[in-house]
Order: sequence, then structure tokens, then C-alpha cells
Amino acid sequence: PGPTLAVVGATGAVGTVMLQILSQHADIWGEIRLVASPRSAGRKLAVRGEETEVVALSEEVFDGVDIAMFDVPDEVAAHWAPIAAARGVVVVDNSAAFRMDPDVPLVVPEVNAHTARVRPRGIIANPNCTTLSMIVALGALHAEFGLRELVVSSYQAVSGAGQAGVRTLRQQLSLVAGTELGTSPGDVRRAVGDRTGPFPEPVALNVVPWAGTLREDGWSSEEMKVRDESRKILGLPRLPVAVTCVRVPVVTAHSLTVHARFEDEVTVDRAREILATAPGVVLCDDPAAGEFPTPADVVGTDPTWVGRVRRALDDPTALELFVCGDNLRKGAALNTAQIAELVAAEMS
Ligand code: 11C
Repeated sequence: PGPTLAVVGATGAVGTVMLQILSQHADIWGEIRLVASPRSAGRKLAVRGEETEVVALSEEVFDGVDIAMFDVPDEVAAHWAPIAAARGVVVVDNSAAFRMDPDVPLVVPEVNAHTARVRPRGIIANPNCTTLSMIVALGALHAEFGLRELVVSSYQAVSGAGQAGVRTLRQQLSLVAGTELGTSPGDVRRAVGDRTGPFPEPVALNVVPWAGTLREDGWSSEEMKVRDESRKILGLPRLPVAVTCVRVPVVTAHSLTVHARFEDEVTVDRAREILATAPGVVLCDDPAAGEFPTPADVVGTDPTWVGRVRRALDDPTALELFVCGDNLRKGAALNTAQIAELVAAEMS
């Protein structure tokens, strides 16, 4: 049989997509153990067509496990990932707890698969979903053109904030549907009241220029993650990155506008060739025919979709792009599964 896999956080928004992916991908695993908080223990979830009972997180749950995927809050991962690693488990962690640790590789298989082999702490980190939604396309362009600067804005779906984010948007939409709201200052806010869930402002009929928690000088944690993680994944520790993260009323699939400046002059034709052939990227770019990627079409798919490829009007070394990807699939569960499959291949 193949390696034994534990899915820690099997009942969350990302865990749920993970079970679908494990059921769709080639079945390389021996036992798959589903793990969650004691609150969810005893539930039965389908994986690979079999009903599997969820067990409570404990030290013993890692006995005999080869690889564990963690989709749990930062503080839970910070505590439990080292416990699992100390028992000989290779942990693939989707929290922010270890991403910037120099002894933990931050892996996107299409961009830096080789870094996954060196893992002094027994932990491999999976990037933030916003970074992941653009980095496969950027990695392909960087490999040929040499990236020198990034300016990005995100349009982030509510499922980035987990099941609570999705519940909040659905509830708010039901409160504003069929009304005349959205026509005078504060009317949406009054209709929504304190039902803003994980967001600081109403997200229905709105855009919210905020994701994550407050960091120094007015930056958000999400913005710092996009900068720090992009630098680490691309191996460009001093890359200038300007980023603004925004939440939009989309259930799933993050989008970003990207201004990327390169070493030398670039052509749109060559950029399109690179993007059209890069693994994990789909070029969807025919504005004359009204074709560009949008979350409504991208949700539920695996690739990073790229459209609106243009050369910057005032800088022949820069490109403008619109990038869109499913934040729960490539943005989280799929990338984690791909990393776990890389590690499993080492073991076979
Ligand atoms: C969001 N990207 O959309 C965030 C959620 O560091 O993995 C993921 C947080 C993280 O809210």
C-alpha cells in the first residue's frame, strides 16, 4: 500500500475541498485518516467513495502516519505541526505559522518544487491563497523575463475567510435582495446591522479594502503575506512589491490585477506564448470576443487563469495582467495535495 495520510482539519472549508481532490486524483495513498477538533469527532465524511469516521486531534493520531496535511488555524498548526513532525510525520501546513521560517520551504510545485526536498523541521508550508492565485503565472514569466517589481491589487472571495465568510455573504445577500438598497449612504450598513461576520464592513453590494489583521503603518497582514511569500517563492528577497488587498462579494475564486516589471523590454506575443504553455496556467484573453477570466467561470477549476495581457503604456519592460484562481483549490487544498504527492513520490 501507499503512504498513510492524515488530513487534519478535514471538516473546514479547505478540508472539504481536500476530500474532493483526494477522491479525484490518482489514488496513491494507503490509509487516509481524517482528523479534526473533538467537536467534529465521530462525523462520517466521504473520501475515495468510502464513508470515513473523523477522529479527534491527539498525539496518538499521528502514529503510523507518513504525511499529514494541516488545514487549521495558525495557532493550532503552530502547536500541533511540530508534535506530528517529532513523530516522524512530514507535515504540509496550510497555515501562516511556518511560511517565513527559513528552515521551512514554501512550495508551489510549478515554481519551486526542488525546495520541498530540504525540510529541516519536517514541515513544508503552503502559501496564502492570494499569493497562490497569481504566483504560478508570475513564476512562468519570471523564469523567462526576470521579475524586477510587482504592483498588485486583489479582489478576494469571501471563502478565503472560511465557512463563516461564505455564511456571512449569503445572509447579507438575503437581506438586500430585491430591495432598493445601495442608493444612499449607509443604507446597506443599516440593513446588515452587526451581521458582518469576519469582515469589518458589509460585503454584499460593496467592496471592502481590507483582509486580515492590522500590521505596522496601516498595512494588513494579508498584504504583508503577499509580499513576503512572493519574495520567498520566487527567490527574490528584495523584490519591490506594492499590494492592496480588497474583499469583494464573490463566494469563491480570488482575482488580482498585476503590474509586473521585468529586466528588459517584453513583448505581449512572447508573454502570451509563455502563459499559453506554462503548466497550471490557462490563457483566456480575447477582449474583442469578450473573453477574459472571471470568478463565476473559474470557481471549481484547478488552473491559474490569465487574461487582459497588455504591455504597460508607459514602460516597455512591464506587463499588465488580470489573474483569477480558485482560492480553495490551487489557492489551498490543491497545492497542498500536490506537495503531499511530491513527498509521497520520494517515499515510493
Ligand atoms: C483570505 N487569503 O482570503 C486569506 C485567507 O494565511 O492562509 C488565508 C489566510 C492564510 O482571507
